[in-house]
Amino acid sequence: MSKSRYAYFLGCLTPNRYPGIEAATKDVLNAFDIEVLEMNAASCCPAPGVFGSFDLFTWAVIAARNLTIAEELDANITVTCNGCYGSLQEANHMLKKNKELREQVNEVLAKVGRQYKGTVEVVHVVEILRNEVGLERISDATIQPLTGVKVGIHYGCHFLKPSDVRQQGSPETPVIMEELVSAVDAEPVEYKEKLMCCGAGGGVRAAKIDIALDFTREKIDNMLAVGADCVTSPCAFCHFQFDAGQQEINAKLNNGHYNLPVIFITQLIGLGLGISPVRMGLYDNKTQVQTLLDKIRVG
Ligand code: 9S8
Ligand code: 9S8
Ligand code: COM
Repeated sequence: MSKSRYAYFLGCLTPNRYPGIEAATKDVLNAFDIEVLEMNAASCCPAPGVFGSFDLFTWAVIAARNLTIAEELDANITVTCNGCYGSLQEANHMLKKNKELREQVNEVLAKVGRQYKGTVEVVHVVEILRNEVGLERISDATIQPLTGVKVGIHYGCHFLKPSDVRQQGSPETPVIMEELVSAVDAEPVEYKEKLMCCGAGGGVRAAKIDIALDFTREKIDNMLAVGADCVTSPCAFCHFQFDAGQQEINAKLNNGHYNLPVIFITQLIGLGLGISPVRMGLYDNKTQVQTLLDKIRVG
């Protein structure tokens, strides 16, 4: 079998705010012998809840341009943000199905010497780890088990819906993140309103920060209520909202109550594989991670 390879679509948040997510993701995929390719000249996906809501055609053209970069590399795309997953997977789905849209989009792309062909798939890194690498290999590679670490899992809206495109099983009772968390011996905890939005998406963070932070505070409160040691998500935007958001809530409330460590799913798996917290940028978070690292005695 030829070596598996993916074009990594970084999006905006990962390279600009959380390069540690990129490092962790590359290291984890490489550890399982998966090659990660750079997508030179990729742009914003563009964000589904923002661009897509205003002008669907322009959104489709820009997404299609990004898809053509992976087509040229002859590799499927992977992502570490649900918004990027949302835009690229949905645009790909629409363009493959709708010939008229495809022709209109290609008319625009022709002006920059590109053509969308529909030859690649968009796969979230969580799906690669669960379905291609598999839980057993992750378990076997875990040299630093996260035994006793209670994890509040946050899926994020765009990971599960629209469910006919995402194909993650029931969008109301997902298990894929729980399975991955358990594979490194950590313990997923159930908490109230687990599938609620983090508050950031759809332009809410930019337009109505107080409302966004209210969502975030409620989610963190519900995780703290069941003794979570950290929150983990598969979305760079949710990650940002929990990390920066807790500090913003503290500033608003004038206390330091909200300090739950925020760890991206590939960073959590990376800890299990023994990758250094420094390499994965964990200390670059705005919210502390020390209480989590102390629990597993690394640092
Ligand atoms: S790119 Fe531009 S704003 Fe963002 S990170 Fe994810 S969604 Fe796609
Ligand atoms: S950001 Fe990521 S996927 Fe979203 S819209 Fe609701 S949740 Fe957080
Ligand atoms: C959230 C993306 S991950 S967007 O803000 O809804 O576009």
